[in-house]
Amino acid sequence: MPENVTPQQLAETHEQALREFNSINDLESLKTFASETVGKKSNLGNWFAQLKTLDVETKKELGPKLQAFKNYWEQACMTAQQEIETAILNEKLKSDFIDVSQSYPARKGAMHPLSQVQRHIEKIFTGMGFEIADGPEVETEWHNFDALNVPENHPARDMQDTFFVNSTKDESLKNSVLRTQTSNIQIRKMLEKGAPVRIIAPGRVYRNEDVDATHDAMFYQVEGLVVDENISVSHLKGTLETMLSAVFAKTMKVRIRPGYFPFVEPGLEVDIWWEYTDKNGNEKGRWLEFCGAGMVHPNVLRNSNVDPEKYSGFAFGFGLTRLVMMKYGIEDIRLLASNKREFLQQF
Ligand code: FA5
Repeated sequence: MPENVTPQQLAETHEQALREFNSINDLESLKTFASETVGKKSNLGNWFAQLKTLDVETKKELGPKLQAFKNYWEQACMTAQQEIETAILNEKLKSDFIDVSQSYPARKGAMHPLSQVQRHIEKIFTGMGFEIADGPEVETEWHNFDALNVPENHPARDMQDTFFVNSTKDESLKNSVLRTQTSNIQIRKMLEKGAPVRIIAPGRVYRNEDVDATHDAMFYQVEGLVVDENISVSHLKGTLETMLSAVFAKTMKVRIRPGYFPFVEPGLEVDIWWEYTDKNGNEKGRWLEFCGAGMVHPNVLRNSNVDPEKYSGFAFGFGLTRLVMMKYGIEDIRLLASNKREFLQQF
């Protein structure tokens, strides 16, 4: 350390510092440089101390220069520190970058099997010239029973355990039920459009059932109704065979036998021939109950303002939920409303 600092020495120190400074690119070196250039133990500290011992003129000349040197390097070190820290941070951000879409593969949603089959069925029927109809699930007893030839106290009302809606607040809900069948749409559509009519009506129905593997308290039905001149049972059979063959993607056999529903005459039960492989690997087949159907009862046509002398029609109502179970081999109906991902992912 020189005895007395001179402006020339200061200029040389500055030049020297500049050269060193330009090669610094890490925090450790910068810290050492700052300490040696403007720190307490640097030459600068001693030079400031020497100022007191100098004459006034030299003091005047050297004082501001020392101060400028100090300011310059303090500022330069601070700026360099910020630059290095920013570079380190950017580097870190680059290497720590998490591609969220890669770490958590997006789980694609899928359509519920019930909706898939419903849409397929809607396509099949619209292809045959049917319209898709809809109606209320909270229904008047008249639409759900009376108009369908099931008067009050008729034993057939007991065939479908009913949820009654008793609202003391809403007059319009008096004598209402949660519809037990989609057959209410037969009445609504004929009253609205008259004849001829060709519709299917898929939707939810409700029954006060003891829930088990094959019965739920809410399930889906699809109603079918064709009313026109000269409609016969063979139209019904052909329609259901066409629909079932498209759903199962192979020719399906249908059998018709007598059944009882108050709103059809004759009433029919439709069975389908079900082929399966048994536990021993043998190909087997048996008749399975598929749905209720029949020729629309003249009383139902009359209740819907359609002339039974001129028009006849067929109607059917099948359990869409049961059809989905058959198609996919689902053994417990409760799985369909379980919202279980392991189950739903299979479709
Ligand atoms: C009816 O509901 C009649 N409306 C069908 C009908 C329409 C007949 C038009 C004549 C003319 P049924 O109560 O049998 O019929 O029910 C029809 C179908 O719904 C059944 O074949 C069955 O597949 C399904 N089903 C009935 N109860 C349940 C239940 N608790 N859970 C799931 N599916 C059911």
